Amino acid sequence: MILPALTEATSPLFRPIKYSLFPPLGLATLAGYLSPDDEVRIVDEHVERADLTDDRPDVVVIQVYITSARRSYELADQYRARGVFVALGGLHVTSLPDEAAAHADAIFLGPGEDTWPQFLADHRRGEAAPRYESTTRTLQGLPPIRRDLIKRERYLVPNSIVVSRGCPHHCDFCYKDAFFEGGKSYYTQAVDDALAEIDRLPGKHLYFLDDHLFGNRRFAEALFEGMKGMGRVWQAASTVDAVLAPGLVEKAYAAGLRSMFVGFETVNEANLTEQRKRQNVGRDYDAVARRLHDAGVMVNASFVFGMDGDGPDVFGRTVEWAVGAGLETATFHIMTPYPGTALYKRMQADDRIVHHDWDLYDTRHVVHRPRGMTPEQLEAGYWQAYRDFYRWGNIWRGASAKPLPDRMRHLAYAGGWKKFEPLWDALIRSRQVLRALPLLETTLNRMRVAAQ
Ligand code: B12
Ligand code: SF4
Repeated sequence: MILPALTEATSPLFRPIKYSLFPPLGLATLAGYLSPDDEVRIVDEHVERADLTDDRPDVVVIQVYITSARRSYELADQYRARGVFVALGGLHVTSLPDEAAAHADAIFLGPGEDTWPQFLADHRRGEAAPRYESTTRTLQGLPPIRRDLIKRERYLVPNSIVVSRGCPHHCDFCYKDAFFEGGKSYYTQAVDDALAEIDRLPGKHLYFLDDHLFGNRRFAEALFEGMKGMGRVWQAASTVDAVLAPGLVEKAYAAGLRSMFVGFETVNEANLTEQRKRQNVGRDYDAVARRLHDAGVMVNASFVFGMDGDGPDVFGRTVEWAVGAGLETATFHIMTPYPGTALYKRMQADDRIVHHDWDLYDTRHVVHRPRGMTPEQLEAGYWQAYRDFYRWGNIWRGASAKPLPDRMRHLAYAGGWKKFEPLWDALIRSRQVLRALPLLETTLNRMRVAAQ
């Protein structure tokens, strides 16, 4: 089972820390369906360079993301030339099945929990179909994830976990509706199963990769109740409306939430309506930041630049707001129309897609014709936003209004993340990155708790 490296991984801009964060959870999930006497290996090209030239398994499984599509197809072609059966699945295969089918013996559309066991049975009988489409969406009876196949020492955050799939919202630029077409697009695990999976994870720190951990309030409340007293420290993602909903953030904090990824997306209200980001429309962003900070939770904000309401002033305005609101970390993206999304269809119909070089669909390059500025202004503004947000002066300013323990945590977390990359790189290259995990846990947790 291979997670191929994205093309960026071979470029000088490659940031090892970004790709040494999380292990290939999707593949480890699929491996759980194999029988005990099947031999299986997971190769994550972001953290290891395995020599695959003489490799001849019965089946090779490749997970294809848009930015790793080129490498995925290259590997698939090489395996097929050696007579190995190639199964391709994942987000990009679901978006563009015909493109992927040219490189595969079997392709898989959507999540694999229903189609993959079906394929295994078919393949053992010698009757595998060329195409499997997921329709039955459930996480009931999910076998334990094969975490034993993950090389934990190569990741800063080996304990990534998902307890739901999809999201109840429908934003135009998001992968979600295209990936889950043909079945439910938001569903959760049974709370007890999720708690059992958490219990199986060693150590303290967890990172929930769910698109929207607060998406189902009843589920979230029961989960947080069950997690109380487990001694975990964790991070997760949610939306502005869910953060503003009374009571949930506090319950999450009591269960160990210390940093939350929030899709603010844009400071221009008109963009929100255009992108059908309805849950953000008319919301008080200052109140969102305040609410998380008051509860003791750091904010990791996500912003997208290049929507139709954005002019060249958007970068400065966004950074100014983010610093003023005391956000600890931020990720910026250039709006990227992923194939299959409503945004892509709109852009394609208006002839605004400039090229289909998937390597550059990485949210760092402009691949569409923006309305309010030139592509050059958009790319330059994107990089400027990163530089400005993570300037020491701005990190100080963002932290300065906070009480002392929170200020220390802000400085340590934001500074540690962006300012010490050479140190991270050295740890990764010497395979010591997991040793930094206690430091992350302390930063997330102890500084604040010690002061309470
Ligand atoms: C964690 C994560 C990362 C991590 C690590 C990824 C990893 N190690 O797998 C990091 C930080 C490295 C990362 C980086 C990027 N990411 Co990212 N990431 C995610 C995130 C939040 C969770 C992925 C995950 O683990 N899901 C849970 C597991 C269980 O699901 P899964 O991996 O999809 O696997 C299931 C199915 O896809 C399917 N499946 C997959 N492969 C196969 C193969 C076969 C044969 C079968 C049967 C089934 C199958 O079955 C699995 C079980 O259901 C997703 C959002 C999301 N919710 O998926 C974004 C997401 C995948 N990332 C995205 C993007 C854009 C990026 C970046 C380009 C961002 C950037 N600006 O740099 C980079 C490039 C990634 C790359 N390798 O090319 C987009 C992908 C868009 C696309 N169309 O491909 C997503 C969807 C976010 C978004 N909302 O736009 N990412
Ligand atoms: S809220 Fe986030 S995950 Fe949900 S549809 Fe919108 S962008 Fe996608």
